Amino acid sequence: MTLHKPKLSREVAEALAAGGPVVALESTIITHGMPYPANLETALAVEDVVRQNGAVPATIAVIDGELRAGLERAELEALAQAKGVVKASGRDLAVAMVRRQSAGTTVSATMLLADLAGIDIFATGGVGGVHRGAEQSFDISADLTELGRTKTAVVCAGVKSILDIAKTLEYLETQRVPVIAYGTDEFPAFFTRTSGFKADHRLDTAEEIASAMHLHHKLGTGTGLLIANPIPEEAALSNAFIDGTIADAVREAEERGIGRKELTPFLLARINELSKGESLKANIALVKSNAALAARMAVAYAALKK
Ligand code: PSU
Repeated sequence: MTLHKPKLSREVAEALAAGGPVVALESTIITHGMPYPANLETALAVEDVVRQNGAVPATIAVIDGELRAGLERAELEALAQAKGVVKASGRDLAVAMVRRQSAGTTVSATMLLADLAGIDIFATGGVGGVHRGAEQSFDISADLTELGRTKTAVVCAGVKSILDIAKTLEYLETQRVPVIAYGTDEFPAFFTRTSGFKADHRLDTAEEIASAMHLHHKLGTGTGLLIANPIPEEAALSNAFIDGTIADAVREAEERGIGRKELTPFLLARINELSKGESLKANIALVKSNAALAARMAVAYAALKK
């Protein structure tokens, strides 16, 4: 069966045809991860950061049922303000297409669409993971199973402690996904540079990470890679400050019975409110930093593939 590829913007199509560096970006962060207008400003700024570091950005989304890689500014503006947009993980894409819906794509859907488009590297803020209390709720993000079956390398700032970080790392091990921390021994916890858990591997340059990616794929492993880039020092929040805020948000979600795909957006919005915008500032800084690293990896990886 011929696979259905997303429609590429001209810039993305030209870069891919020339074997040039391209970085995929997700859109759930725009539709469900940040409030307007910070979401739009961040989406545009992140595209700029990718360009400044020598690669072409390909923001991935579903627009009126069409799978897309590379959006025009007007489309980003519409997506950032749209109400009731679907949050699509990989399993939701076909129905969104049939219903001609617009959707923000989660990490799992963005990985899948990036792979179909021929884009190897993807930058985001945080990936989903194993939620706290998953032994009762079974709430494990589809991002983790997608990492186990789709070859995209995902650059993130680790996972938030809204999740159970130890179980998330266990699950990634089961899924055979290498977890590589950039320039640090610890797996970072999104808002903070440390989590108390060691990453499996440490590499110190974008070029080394690109080489590891290249070899990982040459070994036919068939899985993605998770690259964990700690939040820049000057933007990091203190563990004491953010841990209390996260605990309050998690408790509130439990009390209100919020679960399934609503849980992560609820927690993100609540943490932003409770932290009086501090978490949003940190979130923006780390997404930009991840985009820069992903672009540098894409430049090195494009040279290796030639
Ligand atoms: N974590 C964040 N910001 C986000 C998300 C996660 O810090 O925007 C989004 C990503 O798109 C991720 C999705 O793929 O939430 C995971 O949702 P769930 O936990 O429902 O699988």
